[in-house]
Amino acid sequence: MIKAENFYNLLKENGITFFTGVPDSLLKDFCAYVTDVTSKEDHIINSNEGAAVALAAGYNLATGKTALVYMQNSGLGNSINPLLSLADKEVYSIPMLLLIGWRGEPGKKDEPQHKKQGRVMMKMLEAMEIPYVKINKETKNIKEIINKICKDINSTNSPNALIVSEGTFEEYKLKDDINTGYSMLREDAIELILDNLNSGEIIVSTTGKTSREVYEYRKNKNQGHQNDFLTVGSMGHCSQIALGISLKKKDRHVYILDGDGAVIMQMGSLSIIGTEAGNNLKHIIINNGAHDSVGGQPTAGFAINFSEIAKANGYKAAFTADTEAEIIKCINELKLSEGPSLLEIRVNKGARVNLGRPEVSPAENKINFMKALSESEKI
Ligand SMILES: Cc1ncc(C[n+]2csc(CCOP(=O)(O)OP(=O)(O)O)c2C)c(N)n1
Repeated sequence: MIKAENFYNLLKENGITFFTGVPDSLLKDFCAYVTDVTSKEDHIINSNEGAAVALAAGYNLATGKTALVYMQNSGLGNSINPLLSLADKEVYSIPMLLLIGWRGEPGKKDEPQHKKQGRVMMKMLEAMEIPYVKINKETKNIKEIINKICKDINSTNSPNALIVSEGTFEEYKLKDDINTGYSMLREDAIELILDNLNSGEIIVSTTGKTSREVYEYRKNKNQGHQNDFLTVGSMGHCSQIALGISLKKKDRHVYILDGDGAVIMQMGSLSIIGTEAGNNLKHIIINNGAHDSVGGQPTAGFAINFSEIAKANGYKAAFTADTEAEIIKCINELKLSEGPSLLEIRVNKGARVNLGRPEVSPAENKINFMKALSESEKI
């Protein structure tokens, strides 16, 4: 296994001292170390992976130096355009080191949404003509690997990638973790929301632990899962899925259960919801100020005002709550409000260690959901 500290120092020896990206569970120990030892200005946890590539480009323009961009392989999709139309040798030729967490590595157990990405990622990089090197817990010659890849990046002035398998980095715990002081966790908020909505409402939940907690709630209450669309991948896009449903099912209320990291990743969706959604779309953001599902790295969630952002984007009403009593009151107001409307619930980061995962496949979830949607029409 590689010590995050060694890895960081090797990068530093090669002139890499600026870091940006979107967190991934496979990279969390490295990212935690970077957070602890790097100034805030030189480590920017970004909104999405494409933005991180562009930030690395701007840093290079200003300094002539190479930045490191970290991401889960699911973020490769978000970064393809700036990699090919900005950083590529045939355009502006910007050097950068991509550090990519390899979810869905063939032969390893992983969630359905990671399998195909894990299988096709190398072919995608090859098609993009981005050279890559794989590292894992058996890698011994990390110094030579980093020296060589940095030399290649400098000589070609273009992006190169390091592909990181699960378990590559030794465990590293963040020194100064934030505690927000809010009274509830995301799972408590989800329970309150689902307890207080009318039964049979359509729920579209976001990527990560939110969808797992929605699934567990139904299971524990012996309720069916047919009214819930669990967006297991496609981070940031559950609100547009919900918009699509709400536009064509105007007689149903559609509730989005979103995360702060996910909303920030695709914040443009708020403008489209605010200007295009009907009365039946209600957006709930559970804001824990963190990418909790992949290690709890901070987002801009607590530094911005989602209610004001929603209203400025055309939402008809917006509420914010953090105590149990306020949440219940605001859910009732949200239900009565004219949509599109938004409720931001502020919570502490954290989750149960024994949190389960959906036992139905995404394909089964889709079939059951579509069947329930079409049957409700006949009522
Ligand atoms: C494009 C993309 N980048 C990164 C990830 C990895 N990832 C999964 S969940 C998650 C954090 C989501 O944060 P937030 O929406 O705030 O929800 P929380 O986990 O805090 O409840 C991340 C970064 C991903 N699935 N897809």
